[in-house]
Amino acid sequence: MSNPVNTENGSLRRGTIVRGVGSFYTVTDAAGESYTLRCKKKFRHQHMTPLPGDEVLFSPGSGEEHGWLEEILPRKTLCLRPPVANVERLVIVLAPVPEPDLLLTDRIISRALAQDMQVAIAVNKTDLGAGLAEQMAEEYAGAGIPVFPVSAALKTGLEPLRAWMSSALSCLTGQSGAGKSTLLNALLDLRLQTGEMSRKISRGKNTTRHAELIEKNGLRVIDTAGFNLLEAEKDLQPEKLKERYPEFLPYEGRCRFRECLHDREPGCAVTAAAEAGEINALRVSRYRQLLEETRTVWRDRYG
Ligand SMILES: Nc1nc2c(ncn2[C@@H]2O[C@H](COP(=O)(O)OP(=O)(O)OP(=O)(O)O)[C@@H](O)[C@H]2O)c(=O)[nH]1
Ligand SMILES: [Mg+2]
Ligand SMILES: [Zn+2]
Repeated sequence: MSNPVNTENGSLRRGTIVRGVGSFYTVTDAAGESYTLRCKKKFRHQHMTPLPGDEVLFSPGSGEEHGWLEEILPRKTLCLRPPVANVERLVIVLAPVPEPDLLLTDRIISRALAQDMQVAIAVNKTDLGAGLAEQMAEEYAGAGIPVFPVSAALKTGLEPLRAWMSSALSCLTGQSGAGKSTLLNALLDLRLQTGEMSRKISRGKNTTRHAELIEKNGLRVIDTAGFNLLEAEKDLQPEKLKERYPEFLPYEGRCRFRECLHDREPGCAVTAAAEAGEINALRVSRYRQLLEETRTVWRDRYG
């Protein structure tokens, strides 16, 4: 990264958005200097929302004056949920409590793989039991998704996860209360705010409200607010969904029908593989749930 950058706008600096709160953005440059910036109106006209992880050009303010965000550089990846840019390695954090929603997990994976992100699952709170980590390793091995059992509370299992995250901009996502912020605190010796689980409903309470990029100990990682729902994708063709399941790949072209969507078609090689235990049957059954939903949304998209 070179600083400053010459563009048609004159002499601008380059940096990364680490956080945005209200209409203010915090940007750090390559030297680690931090700047408070406001967003120019033109972004709103272009329907561009600056996001944590964005590489930007900016004019710094002077003294107490804030500066201006001038340009968002082309994004490598874009997540709308959580809203972050340029993430290359996504860590989905699951835990025995709150009860993991694997359909939600598969939705997140599907969207991440569609953008060529690398995905891993961190099973946190292994101090409460090792069963979930074993189950996840079994369900997701076929998709090539590594599963890292960790306990943020006991600080165990952290090194392999840290190694996986360390080579690119990474992001922790997943249900509220799974322990993303606690895990990041353990990985980076930080003190991010963490929350209690709601006792009544055994669900997280959205302690983290804003995504924040943190750079420390060789990691560049974004902690995000948890969520429990992910709305269906509006522009996904039903035929494309299967391409986001790496474990189906070896069976493509082996079904009786060339157009097979691996739903309930006769002579489906994926069905046969699931029955033979070569592909995880739970992943296949959740795929069919998502396929059904994708069909409905696609059919009704102009309605
Ligand atoms: N037993 C146990 N509890 C943990 C562990 N990690 C986190 N917790 C607890 O889980 C609760 C939620 O932790 P957070 O780190 O705030 O969860 P989060 O995923 O960041 O939640 P949001 O910010 O709401 O999305 C807190 O009460 C933590 O103390 C762990 O490894 N073991
Ligand atoms: Mg949090
Ligand atoms: Zn098939």
